[in-house]
Amino acid sequence: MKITLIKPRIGRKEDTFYIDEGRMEPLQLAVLAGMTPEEYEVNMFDDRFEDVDFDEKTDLVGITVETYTARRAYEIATEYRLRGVPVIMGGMHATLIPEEVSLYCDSIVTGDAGWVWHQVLDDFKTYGKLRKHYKSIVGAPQANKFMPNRDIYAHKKYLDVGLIQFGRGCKFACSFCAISSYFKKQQFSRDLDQVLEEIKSLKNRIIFFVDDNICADFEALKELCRTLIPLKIRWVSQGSMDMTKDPELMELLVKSGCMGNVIGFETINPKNARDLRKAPNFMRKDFSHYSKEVSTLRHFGLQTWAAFTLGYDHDTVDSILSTVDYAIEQKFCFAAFNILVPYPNTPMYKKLQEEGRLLYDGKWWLHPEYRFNHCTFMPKGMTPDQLTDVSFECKKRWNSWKSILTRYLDPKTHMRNLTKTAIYWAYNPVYSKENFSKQDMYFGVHNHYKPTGEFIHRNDEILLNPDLSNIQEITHHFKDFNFQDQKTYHYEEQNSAL
Ligand code: B12
Repeated sequence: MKITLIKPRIGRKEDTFYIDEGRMEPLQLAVLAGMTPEEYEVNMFDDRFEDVDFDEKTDLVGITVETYTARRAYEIATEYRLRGVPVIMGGMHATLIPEEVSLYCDSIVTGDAGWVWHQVLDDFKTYGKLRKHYKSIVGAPQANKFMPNRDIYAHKKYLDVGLIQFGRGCKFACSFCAISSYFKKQQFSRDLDQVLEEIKSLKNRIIFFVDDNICADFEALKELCRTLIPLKIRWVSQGSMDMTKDPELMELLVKSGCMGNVIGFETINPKNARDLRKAPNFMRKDFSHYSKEVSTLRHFGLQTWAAFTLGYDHDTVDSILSTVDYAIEQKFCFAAFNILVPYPNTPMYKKLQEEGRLLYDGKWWLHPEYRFNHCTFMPKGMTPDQLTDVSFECKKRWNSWKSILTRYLDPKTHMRNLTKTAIYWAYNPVYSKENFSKQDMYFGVHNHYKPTGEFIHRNDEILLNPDLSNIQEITHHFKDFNFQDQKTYHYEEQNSAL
C-alpha cells in the first residue's frame, strides 16, 4: 500500500514559475513517515519546487495545511479525489478551522498526528476507508518516541539546515498568534534523550529547533543547552525577548552553539504591544525601544532575526517606516516585516470580525483576488493599500545593499568571527530574494493560469464549491461509507494501541 505525503506551495506568480528559495525540509511529513510502519511505501512531493504527479499510482494522500497553503491544498486534494484517491489533511489550518478543511478532503486529523496516525492506517488497511475526523490532542513533540523518517527528503534540494523539535506551543497569549489557539497557551518539552539521539542522526551543519518559543520554560532550555554543549553543534530557533533577563541562560545559549533566534519584536510602539498582549516584550517599566534587550543580545554575539508585524491600531505610515529604520540601526542579522494577519479562530480574527473590519469576505486565504503580503483588514491609521505598500517599502529598504552593508558593520555580531560573517552573507541574499519572489503572489494555481499541461485544468466552481457532491460521486468507493461516519476518534477513550 502506498501513501503520498504533500507539502503544498502557497501559490504562483503570473509571469514566473515560483520556486521557494528559502526552502526547508517539511518536518511534519517526515514525522508522519516515521510513524508509518514499513509495510507501507511512503512517497513525498514538495509542491513548493516540484510538480505533483497526480497520475502516479497511490492509495492514500496526506496533505499538510497551513492557512497560507489552504487554497492550494484544496486544489491538490480535488485532483486526487477526481482520480478516486482518498485524501486526508492535517496541520495548523486543519486544527484551527476543521469545519472548512473537511469540506475539501475525505478525512481530517486535528491536533498532533502522533496519537491517531496508527488508527488512520489501521482503518484504511482494514476497511479501505477513513473516518471523517480523527481528533487528537496536542502535547510534547513525538511523545510516542518515533523518529522522523528523513529518507523522504532524498534527492530534493533543501537548505543545509536540520529541522528538529524540542518543544511545542507557547505559554503567552498574543492575540494575533495561531499558536496560542492551537496549543491553548500551553508549552510542552520533549524527552532530552530522544532529542539527543535525533540530533546525532542528523547530517546537517546547522540545526533549527522549530519550537514556537524555545525559552517558554527557562529551566528546560538550560537543561537542553547543557546537553548540547558536548555535541559542538550550531543551532538557531525562535524565542521570546524575556530570555535576555537571565544571564545564566544567555551564557548557556552561547556555549551550546546557539547562533541566534527569531524574536518577535512585533512593534516599537508600546501602545500596540499592550493591545496585542505581547507580555514578554514588557519586562521593563521604562520602555526604551528594547535597548537593554538588544544590547544583551549583541553582547552575547547572537545574530537576531527580528520579526515585526505592521498595521496595528496605533500604526501610521510614518511609524511603520520608522520601524524599518530602527531595525537597520540595531543591525539585526535578518528581519521580517509582515502585515498583521488575522488567522482564523484567533482572538485578533474575532475582534476584527466583530468590528466589521475584515476584507475579502473574511476568508482572505480562499479569496481568488487575494495576494500574498497584502492587507486583509481595515487598518485604523491608513488605508489597506497604504499598509500593503508601506510594508513592501520596509522589505525593500531592509533588503537594499546599503542596508545589508550598514548592518554588517557590527563587530559584536556579524563581524565577530568567520562563521558569523559567513552566515550573514550566505543567508541575507537568499531571504532577500525570497521576499521579492513571494510578494503579490496569488494563492493557489488554477485561478490565474491558463493550463500549460503541468496542471490539469479544472473549473473553479467545482474546485472551490463547498458542496462537493460532484466529487463524492466520483470517489464512489467512499459513497457507501457507513461505519461510525461523522464520529470523531478520541485518544482519551481509545488509548489502547499506544
Ligand atoms: C518551521 C516553521 C517555518 C519554516 C518553514 C519550515 C518548512 N518546512 O518549510 C519557515 C521559517 C521557513 C517558515 C515560514 C513561514 N511560516 Co512558518 N512555521 C514554522 C513552525 C515554527 C514549525 C513548523 C513545524 O515544522 N513544526 C513541527 C511539525 C512536526 O509540527 P506540525 O507542523 O504542527 O505537524 C503536526 C500536526 O500539526 C499534524 N500534522 C501536520 N500536517 C499534517 C498532515 C497530515 C496528513 C496529518 C494527518 C497530520 C498533520 O501532525 C504533525 C505531527 O504531530 C510553525 C509553528 C507550528 N507550531 O506549526 C510556523 C507556522 C506554521 N508558520 C507560519 C507562517 C505564517 C509562516 C509564513 C507564512 C511566514 C511569512 N509571513 O512569511 C512563512 C511561509 C510558509 C510557507 N508555507 O511557505 C504560521 C502559520 C499560521 C497558520 N495559521 O497557518 C505558523 C503556525 C507560526 C505561527 N506562529 O502562526 N515557517
